[in-house]
Amino acid sequence: RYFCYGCLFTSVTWSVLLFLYFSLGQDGGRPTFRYVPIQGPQAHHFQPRFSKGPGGGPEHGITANDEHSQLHKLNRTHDKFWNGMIFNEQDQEVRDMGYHKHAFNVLISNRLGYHRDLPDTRDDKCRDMIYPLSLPAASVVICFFNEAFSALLRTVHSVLDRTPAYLLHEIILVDDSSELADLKEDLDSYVQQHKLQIKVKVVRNEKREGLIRGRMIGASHATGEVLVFLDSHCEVNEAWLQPLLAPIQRDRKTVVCPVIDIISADTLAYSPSPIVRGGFNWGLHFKWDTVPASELNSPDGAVGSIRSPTMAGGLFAMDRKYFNELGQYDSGMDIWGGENLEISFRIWMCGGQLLIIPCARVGHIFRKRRPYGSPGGQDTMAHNSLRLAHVWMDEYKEQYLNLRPELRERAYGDISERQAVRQRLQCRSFKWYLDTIYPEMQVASPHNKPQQPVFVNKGLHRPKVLQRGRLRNLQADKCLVAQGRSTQKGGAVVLRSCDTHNPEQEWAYDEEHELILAGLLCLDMSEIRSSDPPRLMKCHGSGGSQQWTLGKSNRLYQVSVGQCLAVVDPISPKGYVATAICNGSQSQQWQLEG
Ligand code: UD2
Ligand code: MN
Repeated sequence: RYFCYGCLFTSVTWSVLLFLYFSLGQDGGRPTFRYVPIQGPQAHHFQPRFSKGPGGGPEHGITANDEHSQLHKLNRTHDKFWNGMIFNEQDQEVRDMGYHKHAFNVLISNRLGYHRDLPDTRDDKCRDMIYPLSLPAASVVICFFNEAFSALLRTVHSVLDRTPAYLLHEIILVDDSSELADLKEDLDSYVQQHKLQIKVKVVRNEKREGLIRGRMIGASHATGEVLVFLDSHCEVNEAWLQPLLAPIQRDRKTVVCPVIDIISADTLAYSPSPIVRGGFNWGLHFKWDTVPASELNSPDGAVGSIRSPTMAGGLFAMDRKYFNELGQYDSGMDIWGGENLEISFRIWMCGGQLLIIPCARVGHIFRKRRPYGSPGGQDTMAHNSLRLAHVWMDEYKEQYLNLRPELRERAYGDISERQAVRQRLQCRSFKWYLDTIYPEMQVASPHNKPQQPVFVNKGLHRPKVLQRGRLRNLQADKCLVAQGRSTQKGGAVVLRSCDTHNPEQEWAYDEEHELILAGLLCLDMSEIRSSDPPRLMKCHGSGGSQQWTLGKSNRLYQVSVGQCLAVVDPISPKGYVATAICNGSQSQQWQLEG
């Protein structure tokens, strides 16, 4: 009878409020629902609230202040290289300590926060793939030792943000007895404060176990149907999990790896990896191989799966019960190394298969050095490799021992439990594995010379030179030259009178942002101490310490240091240069003159 205007008003208001709440989220506008599961129940996407990243805590990052907004302005107008800009001594400390403890640029990692958008690096066809509605749920196991907090949290949040809740059974973080002050408390309080306990469980090792036993411990706490292992400095990409789960559901003896995209250690830039597969050499080092054309061009090459003789080790998924049946890992292996080849051989030789899934993409920070050792200082890679050679490689272990004769007498512990695994599973011979799974592997006869290593990596590609000339400092009106001979590695650079006819003063600036003097050495910065002056080093081609941006503003910005090149004292005949906080002053103005 009566039309209730009041009720209408109330319900409209509530709808609007609810809509705003869910579409904007509670943290002031950051889009909360980034990823909608491709298929399956539109279950409430598990989304931690109030999670804004390190900006929220002064311990781990920067608080909103003038510099921060200045940085944001910079980021908008310049490219990604400028994220590492140093504004003050504190920034410099964060960066230098970060390289020292973690071997990557922690200043940039902190500034990125715990959530970020990533370029979708999949083949276009992957977006049209349809996966089964019901798939087994995953326990994601992440082991870490002394990880940078922001990298660890970005790993965790990338999984929470990009995995449909119904497929994520849990995340198990295994703290391998980290020694970094505050890491434990910070993690515990973060998990509690953001109510992550529903999905995230933290397990702590009483003593350092290494990543191999660490993963076994993590797996023993897991209750999901599938195990997914990740390193603690990864970011999973769009729709990463479904393409990994589907092949396991089809065949529980299938072990799958995503394509490991590259997160630069110096800039944290995320870039796609080519589709390659795993191999190894007789030194028992993992290497990437090109995929045979027949396999890549097969009907579902780019979007299906690629058989891989080995895995890199850090990122893979397998049925949890199958992991146990197959003998988990060799618990006699310590800290780091070798377990990836061991599990790869075991999978193939004992009736399983190992696939790389091009539609599943996960980024990983690739570092130039490992920032930690083993507790006793031993070479755990050699110890672990010896064990796997003796258990799995039959007569082919000679190939390894011929290369490493000093290991013939080295003790490698008791392997009887592992031999029993091989017996129990009735595994095939290593010869079968080589013949059938890795026929490309060359076997050296004792009379042949040792194999020459093949460098698949960069090959002979030389980046294109964009500009050539003398590098003149506008304040000193002098040019940058080698202090000693321009061919001397490790030599310093200084300012001297410009001489148009001297080829020793000629710099080449190329598309990789390298500065090469006299066609030979690159201008380089120390990674550990940004206060050290620049020097001339062999060009390594991997950016970072040799990456400079020469912009319109005439400043010469060092990408991994986050500072600009400056003359120390423009009137001193010594002509010293150093990097300093970028301030646009005359002392930091350079021109590359042809
Ligand atoms: C690669 C693998 C890594 C592992 C290793 C061989 C990838 C992307 N990474 O080396 O997963 O298979 O080859 O063993 O394929 N950690 C501990 N305790 C330790 C040492 C390390 O928990 O005592 C953690 C560490 O924090 C990290 C993970 O183990 O999350 C792997 O270590 P890494 O990143 O130093 O190894 P990486 O990527 O060089
Ligand atoms: Mn790693």
